[in-house]
Amino acid sequence: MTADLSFPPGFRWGVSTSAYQIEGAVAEGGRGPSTWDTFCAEPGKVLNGETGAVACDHYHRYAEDVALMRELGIDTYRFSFSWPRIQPDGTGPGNAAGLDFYDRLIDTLLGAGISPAPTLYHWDTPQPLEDAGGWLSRDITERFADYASVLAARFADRVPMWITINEPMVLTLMGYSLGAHAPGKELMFDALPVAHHQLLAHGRAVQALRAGGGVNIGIASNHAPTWAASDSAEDVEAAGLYDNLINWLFADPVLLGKYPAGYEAAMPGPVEDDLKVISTPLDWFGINHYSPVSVGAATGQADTAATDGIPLPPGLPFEPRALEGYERTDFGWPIVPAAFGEILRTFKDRYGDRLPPIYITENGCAINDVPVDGVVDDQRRIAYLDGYLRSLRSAIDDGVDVRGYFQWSLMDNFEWAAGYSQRFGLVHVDFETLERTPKASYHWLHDVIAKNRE
Ligand code: IFM
Repeated sequence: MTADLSFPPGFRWGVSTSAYQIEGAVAEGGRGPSTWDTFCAEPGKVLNGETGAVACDHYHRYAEDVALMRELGIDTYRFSFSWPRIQPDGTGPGNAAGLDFYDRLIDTLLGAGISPAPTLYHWDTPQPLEDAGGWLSRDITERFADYASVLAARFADRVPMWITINEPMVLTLMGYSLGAHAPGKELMFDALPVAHHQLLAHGRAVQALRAGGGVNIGIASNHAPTWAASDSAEDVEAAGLYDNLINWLFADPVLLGKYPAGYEAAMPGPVEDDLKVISTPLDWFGINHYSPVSVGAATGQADTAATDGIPLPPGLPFEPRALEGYERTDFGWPIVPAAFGEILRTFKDRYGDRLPPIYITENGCAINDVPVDGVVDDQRRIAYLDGYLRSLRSAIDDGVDVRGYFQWSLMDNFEWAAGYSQRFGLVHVDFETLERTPKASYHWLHDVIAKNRE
């Protein structure tokens, strides 16, 4: 199966994780409370009342996890700093024990020959900042720039690749618009300032990281082809609206310095000046991709797979529809390898020479196989990765400049509102014993990487 999965020389292979999803140890090392601690404590918000309090206990087991990465053969490990571990109140010079933890992690990675690629923010906001208005408040963009400066001062000597923010669309939609993620606000379109403030924080962080010696900086933004449910004018129009909202509202400001038509007026200003900061040139652009989405005009036939089972409220001018005819992951997400190449080609066509090199900062699937006689034979994940990597390769052959692929995720972890029910890992984690068991897909990806090094 791996024979023709070859990628250009120098192509980088990695895995991705995030702090709240794997670290645990939420009350150790001076870490402050985060919005996700608060959200998880609210009854009914997370499946089975589960939390990230222990998660994979990576805070204590990071050395074992780095050993698993070394065995896998990756070049790059994308993880996230926990903002409340670095700045428990969201401000200040940095918590010594928190900084020390990431020192240990980064030094262990470098010792194993793996490049650290940290994300500054993957959704775990210090609770005191949320209490002061969170991402609805412009002040957080200053706080984020200060936080970036603290990180650059400590780690720029050893970190060769930086990621500012993970999936600003998801925090806006799931966190502040629908209330399905922390901080659980249901503001619908009044959540749009959250998008603007994250984008501005991203631009300010790029500048702060560079001022502190940081190099090779990008963002991890999630993107999906939006397919009209039919050729009817109503469905095509609805799909276009949705496409702007989930894709171009987040990528156009960064890559073109402007919002899709109609959005600028909804954003808190001074938007024109902010857009100059937001579009500070990047060294690369990160795309997280999982599935396409089908969208039609609102008729009451909405499918909730695109919003993790959360229904959109009535009255919207569009609705996600079920994509028929495709297998689905155990999370219900359609498996459509061709959509991966499609979104990459769309980026090339839409942005032309404004598009820097691309990294795939996430791709993967929830396949919930568990050990049988000590073996996790997750053939469906292998088939998924094989198909998606082939599609990626076809986009590269069509001239899309993709420099690396970081699989989500190294190990099974806390899947936000779905708790521990969805297993995205190459490594199985027993959440009772915390034992790690590499799955068949781990060995398969090992072979793909090894063949690409021959
Ligand atoms: O687990 C998440 C990750 O935190 C962000 N991107 C999608 C993954 C799977 O849902």
